[in-house]
Amino acid sequence: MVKQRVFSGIQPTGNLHLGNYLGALRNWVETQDQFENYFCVVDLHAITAPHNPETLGTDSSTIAALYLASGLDLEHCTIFIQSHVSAHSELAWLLNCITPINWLEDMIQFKEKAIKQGQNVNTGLLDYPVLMAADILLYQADKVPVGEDQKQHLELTRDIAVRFNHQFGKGKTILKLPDPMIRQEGARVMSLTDGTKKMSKSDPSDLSRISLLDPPEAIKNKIKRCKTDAVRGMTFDDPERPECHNLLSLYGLLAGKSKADVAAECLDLGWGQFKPLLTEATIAHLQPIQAKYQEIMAEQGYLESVLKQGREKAEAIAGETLEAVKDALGFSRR
Ligand code: AQP
Repeated sequence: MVKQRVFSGIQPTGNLHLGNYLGALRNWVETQDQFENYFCVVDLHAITAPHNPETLGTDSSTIAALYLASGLDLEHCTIFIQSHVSAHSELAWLLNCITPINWLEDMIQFKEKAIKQGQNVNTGLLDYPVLMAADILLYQADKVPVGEDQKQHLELTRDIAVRFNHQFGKGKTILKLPDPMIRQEGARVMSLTDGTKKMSKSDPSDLSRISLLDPPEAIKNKIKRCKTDAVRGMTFDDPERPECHNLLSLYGLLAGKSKADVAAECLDLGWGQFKPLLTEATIAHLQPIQAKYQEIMAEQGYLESVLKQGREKAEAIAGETLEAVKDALGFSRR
């Protein structure tokens, strides 16, 4: 039976954190054998915010290595860097020319990021969802695993595909409509310093997130200093206690315990008793990932060869879609 195709990516805007891992990466690993997977490091997206050219390349490699260290298996997955496959930029341009600008202005993430970036808003930030549409549509993906926050962008991707097929497809489906794959539990991991804000790579405070490569001491320190409240007893789902809900959810996900088990275990605990439990579960969960990461980085040439193979495979599929799109738009052939 032909497997459905999955595409997803993470941008190298800093270190991968528990949000990226629990909201995205871990889900990719869990379902990888059911699909034909394309997982990309979306570096072209990373320059829509001010970035550091000195670290962009190494951040991309680190993330690709963390994909592997977290358990992505090359038997099921193609792993590559977005900018290595030029079809992404090219299709984004072609789709720009059929995407109404007001569709982009309505995107919640654009509005939020534009406020955050103040004077520093470039056209790329507005155009980000079109590049994301190009990423997905190039691979004719059936499914796109994303966090809640990316759902709107996926709907836009579908709208762009519908519009393209309708205007230029002459009755044929040139761009396949993808479906989102959203996991409920752990879908949104919140900041350690503010339980109402999502954990984010670009948050100026390193104390707001736990990075996958944080050493045990740093993890201990961050959990020790995270925001708490004055209530005794740990409970889920209390809108007055977003930090408590977030940390209990994290504990359950990292320790592999159900919500009901965590609720029962932690009901009578104070913060001082709960924090060491969370610390221990976090360190234990990340330890094998960190060990595997060190192994991958120590093997001379290994990561480069994975990314080269990934690029070649990705280029073959992306190239076919790009040619079909250009034909439909009426470009002359080379
Ligand atoms: N806090 C989060 N909880 C759950 N999932 C999250 N994701 C990101 N943060 C959380 C999911 O990780 C995937 C990759 O995200 P991305 O790096 O491409 O963009 P992002 O969502 O903007 O991630 P960050 O960490 O917040 O980066 P910056 O700070 O650069 O904006 C996506 O599937 C996302 O849902």
